[in-house]
Amino acid sequence: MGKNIVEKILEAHLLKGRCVPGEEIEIRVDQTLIHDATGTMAMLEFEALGLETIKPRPSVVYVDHNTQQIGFENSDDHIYLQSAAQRFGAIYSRAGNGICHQVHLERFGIPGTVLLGADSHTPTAGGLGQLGIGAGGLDVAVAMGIGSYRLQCPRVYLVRLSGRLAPWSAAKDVVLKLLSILSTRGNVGVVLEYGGEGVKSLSVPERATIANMGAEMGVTSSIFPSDENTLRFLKAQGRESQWRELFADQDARYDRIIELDLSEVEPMVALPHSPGNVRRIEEVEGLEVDQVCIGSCTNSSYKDLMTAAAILKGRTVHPRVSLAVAPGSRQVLLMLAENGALSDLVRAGARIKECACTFCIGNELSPKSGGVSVRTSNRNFEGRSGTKDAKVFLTSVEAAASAAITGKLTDPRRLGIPYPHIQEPDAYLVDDSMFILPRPEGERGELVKGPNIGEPPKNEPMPESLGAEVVIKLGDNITTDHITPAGQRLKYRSNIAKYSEFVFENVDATFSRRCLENKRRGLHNLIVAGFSYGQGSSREHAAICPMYLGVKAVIAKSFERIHASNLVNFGIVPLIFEDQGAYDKITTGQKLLCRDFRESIEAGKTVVLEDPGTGFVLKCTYELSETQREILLEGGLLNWIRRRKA
Ligand code: MIC
Ligand code: SF4
Repeated sequence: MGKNIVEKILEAHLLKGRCVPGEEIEIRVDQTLIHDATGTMAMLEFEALGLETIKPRPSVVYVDHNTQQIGFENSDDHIYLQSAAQRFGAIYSRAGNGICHQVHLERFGIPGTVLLGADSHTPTAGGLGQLGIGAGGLDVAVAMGIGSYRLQCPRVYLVRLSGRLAPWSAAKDVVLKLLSILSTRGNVGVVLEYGGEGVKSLSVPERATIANMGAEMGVTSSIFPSDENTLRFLKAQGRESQWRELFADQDARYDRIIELDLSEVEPMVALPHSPGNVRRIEEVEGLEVDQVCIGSCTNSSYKDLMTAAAILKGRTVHPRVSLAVAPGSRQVLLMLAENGALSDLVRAGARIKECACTFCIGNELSPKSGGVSVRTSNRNFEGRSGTKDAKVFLTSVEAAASAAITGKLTDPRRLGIPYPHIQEPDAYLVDDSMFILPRPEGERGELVKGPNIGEPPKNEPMPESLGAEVVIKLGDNITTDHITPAGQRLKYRSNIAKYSEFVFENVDATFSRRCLENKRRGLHNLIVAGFSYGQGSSREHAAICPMYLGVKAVIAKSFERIHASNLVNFGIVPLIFEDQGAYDKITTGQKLLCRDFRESIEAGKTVVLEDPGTGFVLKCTYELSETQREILLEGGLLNWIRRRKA
């Protein structure tokens, strides 16, 4: 039986286990990436584990998220990261160099290798035929130290592309179309592999856009073959020697096949407040728009911004609209500056932001109250923009630029101008001067830590029994943005006590206080939720802060992959309702006891909780490997590793 691309890469990297879907495997990690929102904690954890040298090379530390620098905290984090990169052996990508995923694609990604990143959009690398996997900071810290990562061997779906995109339909529309098929949940443990004739018509940056938003479907990764287009891209980046061909065998097996004819893909839009809430733009055209933001790791490549510039050239942004453009990398910005496209954008009235995540993480450019914002990014969760009642619509660059001109949500086909066919250049402008290379072995510098930088919090081993209160009952699709908001709170990522004050602040601002009160009284805390708890980002803070607040378990109808691992890493048990109907019988404030909590997890048995007031019995299961159960018993991965080292 032939092999698909995912099997080929996993088998070539397999260290432990068997490549059988659902089984736990350990794979070699070739490269890692972290950034200034996840990386400070990851480096602190690396230190706390007593690790000294980063094994995967290159490992890159990017400064791209927290570039606001209001107050000293962000700058202190940057300097700490620079000193840690130098000391432990990572490349440091300085602020202004660009968004990790875009820059990594341009300068570091290698087909057929494995990249582990402390960011959920690490699978962007799949555009290049690299298997990019997003994980929590602690998992990446461990991978930096030992060069490997444990995961559940995935199932592989083939997305077979045929035809080619019509003018005004873009790669973003392809992935939005797929989101309308696969939705944002129910895809845990799946990798999407792209194939078919249609692949040939897509450039590497277009493929990267598609791979990027696999994260919104909750898949483990997305990957394209490495073919002549991949070679052309690497050659244009001056990295031709790193190319290798990578295809699935003719008779490769897949768990599911999804057929998609590119020529039938129309301009799409994701409506508030979910990337899965997809329509054809035609259906919602005409809605007045207040803001347009072009950029993010989904759509900020050379072609993306050249397309925006070509559409805006000689026109002026509509009076109602504020247009912001954040280039994905310094390479993209420099090329636009040199070929004059930057002037076209500026003349049209675009506000040029720095090469960073900026608006995407709610760090700036929050829309007006109740405002309508059209964005080329990947997430439109409620409140993520920084304005709780804003309505964020996700589109292609083509549609976003059209909205900037007309002031309305517009099907770009109706703009009435010829489609600007932008070609990828034969040579990108390569300037690596903003990377700082690690010091030679033996010349280790000092770590520099500002006053906001704490230590990773410690946790106790799992208690024998659970005596808990349900502190919050939530619905379906709770995102990590709900749990630990980013935006203006990002600067507390390396100060857990402070960051914990803001857990669920946009859902129930009393959450943190109530948790701490229970903790003081010796009561454990429980979170109850519906389907797909922990959607979205890889931020492990959505587990660390609840751990700090005394949360011992989350009971949900289902969990998303990265968040479930993060909960385990910090000693919080992800419990699943055995009978989903029981969810309706739980109320906030309810007390639930389990006398043999520890023993149940240790033995792999159902966890049975009881309400002492009413006698109501709740049975919970879990999907945990033996190692994960051991980690939980120790109170988290840091304790587990320390114990094993001892
Ligand atoms: C995001 O898009 O939500 C982030 C910010 O990039 C996160 C990482 C983080 O929260 O630090 C992600 O996607 O993992
Ligand atoms: Fe940055 Fe947004 Fe991409 Fe996250 S999704 S890495 S915040 S650009």
